[in-house]
Amino acid sequence: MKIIAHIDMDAFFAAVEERDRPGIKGMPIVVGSDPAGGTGRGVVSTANYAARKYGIFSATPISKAWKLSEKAKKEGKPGVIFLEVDFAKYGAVSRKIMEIVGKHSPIVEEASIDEAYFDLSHAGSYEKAKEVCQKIKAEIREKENLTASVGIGPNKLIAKIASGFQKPDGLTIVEEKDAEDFLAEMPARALPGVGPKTEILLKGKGIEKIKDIKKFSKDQLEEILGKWGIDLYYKARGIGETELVTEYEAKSIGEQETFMKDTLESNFLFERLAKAAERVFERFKRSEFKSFKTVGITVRFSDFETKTSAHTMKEPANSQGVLKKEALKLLMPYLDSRKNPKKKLIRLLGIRITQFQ
Ligand code: TTP
Ligand code: MG
Repeated sequence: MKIIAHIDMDAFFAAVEERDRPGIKGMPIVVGSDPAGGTGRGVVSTANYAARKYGIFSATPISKAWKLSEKAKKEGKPGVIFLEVDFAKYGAVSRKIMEIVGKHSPIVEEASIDEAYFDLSHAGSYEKAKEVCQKIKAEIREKENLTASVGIGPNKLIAKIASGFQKPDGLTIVEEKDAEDFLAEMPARALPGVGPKTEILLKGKGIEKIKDIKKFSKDQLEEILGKWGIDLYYKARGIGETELVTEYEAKSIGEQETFMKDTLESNFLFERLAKAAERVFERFKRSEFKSFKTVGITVRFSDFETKTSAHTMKEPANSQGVLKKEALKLLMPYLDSRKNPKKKLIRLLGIRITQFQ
């Protein structure tokens, strides 16, 4: 029996700041770009739960967050504390959290800075898995003074939805036999991958809740949504992946960099990607592998939308020049309208080589 867990830190960036600045404990806190007295152009990275009560969330324009704070003040409530994003600090905390999780599970997939999937099949039962997760939560609270929410289920899909089910500081267990019912009454939007566009398409077909998806056959869903419709057919039934991808098993070598400032400056991006390619090539040379066939890049935009592109060459390669050239070719379309029509700024670039020989 597979038992998969998913952990997601609560109001992560804001919680770290609240912890480190005793003076602001309990206040509404927003971490994001500079509000500049209401004229700032960026967005909110995250808001703590007190600020969410004012209607401020991740990706809310910072100018709107400012207005909502002013409004609250007029009503006699505390104003929002606005703080800058400190990635280095959150990255360091993230590593500590991942270490704690890693002590309790042999397989951990780090899905983002504040979330991870981990395998608890070895626990043998949901009851035992729950105890492991209670230990992890307690250790995070003691050592890092932060809270996390955890979900346990038969696959990644259920674990992820379960971890978001009772936030903050939640622990939700959904056994395989209950998975389908657990999802049934939730809005279709609750399924990972169903974004605003898919939601509109589904609503057009009368689909509001996850259980409504089940009225449609696989073929019908494929007609509405393409290949992704088939995924949705299974997801609506609580069926999902159980394979976790750890760095070690990925059989790839990769590097990524988050920039101090989001940018679309092509010279800068080319240079950073070339540097990352050099680091990857160094690791490749030290590895047991003789050549690679596939080069991939990851591009994360300022709104956290993340895209990947890869190219598999006809012949295996083993030169740094080829690696750089392939990577830059993959990056180009993200700098113009081909893959970035809204000219979104880039916050992270990654490069990866696979298919070794
Ligand atoms: P989330 O886990 O999505 O959000 P959260 O941890 O702040 O709150 P929750 O309790 O609901 O889990 O994202 C983790 C961190 O990633 C978040 O603290 C800040 C950052 N982030 C952004 O910078 N922009 C975004 O749009 C989102 C969604 C997250
Ligand atoms: Mg979180």
